[in-house]
Amino acid sequence: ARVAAVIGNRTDAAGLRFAVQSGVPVQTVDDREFSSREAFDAALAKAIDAYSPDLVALAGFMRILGGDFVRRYSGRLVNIHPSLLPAFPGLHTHRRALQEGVKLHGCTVHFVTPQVDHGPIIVQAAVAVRAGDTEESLAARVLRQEHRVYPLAAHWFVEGRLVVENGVVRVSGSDAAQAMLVEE
Ligand code: NHR
Repeated sequence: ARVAAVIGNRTDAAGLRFAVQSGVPVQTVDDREFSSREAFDAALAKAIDAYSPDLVALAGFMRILGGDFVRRYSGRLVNIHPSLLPAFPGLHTHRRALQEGVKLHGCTVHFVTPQVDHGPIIVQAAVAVRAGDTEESLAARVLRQEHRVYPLAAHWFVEGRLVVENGVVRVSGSDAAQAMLVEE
């Protein structure tokens, strides 16, 4: 696979800087320049479609996408969320995990559906919550796992191995890939 482009809604996003350093085309579509969510979504889709990508991966993308956008990329739009979904959808996941006293936390790669943070789960990685963890220390350990599972999910997608049956993802193939990783 080849990374066709990195598109953000903020020019100062670290991911755009990293893309430039890596020689990947970057583009910004600033949502503040649009009068409605629908207009922003349409401009974003136009920017994406210029590259004809097979897969669209959200990474730290913080704008809820409308139904039209999500349907346009149905089955090829994924997100990585910093919790073990369906626990802690939405924002401030690490803070909420500590407040609830969960002993296992982690991250989830899922297909994006109109219902935010509820799409079919592709892969998850679990992290043990440690005594003395802060939001920052927990976030850092989860991020290490995010860096393992997101490329793995993209790899399976590119190999055509992700099958969604009744809202459940199955990873096909002879080596029956483990879609559940645990922090090492
Ligand atoms: N869009 C759809 N339709 N479905 C999903 O599953 C999506 C999505 C857009 C983004 C990422 C998600 C996350 O992993 C994501 C998943 C932002 C919000 C949010 O409340 C929610 C979930 C996610 C990202 N956004 C506010 C909004 O009004 C703005 C919050 C802010 O700017 O701080 O768009 O966490």
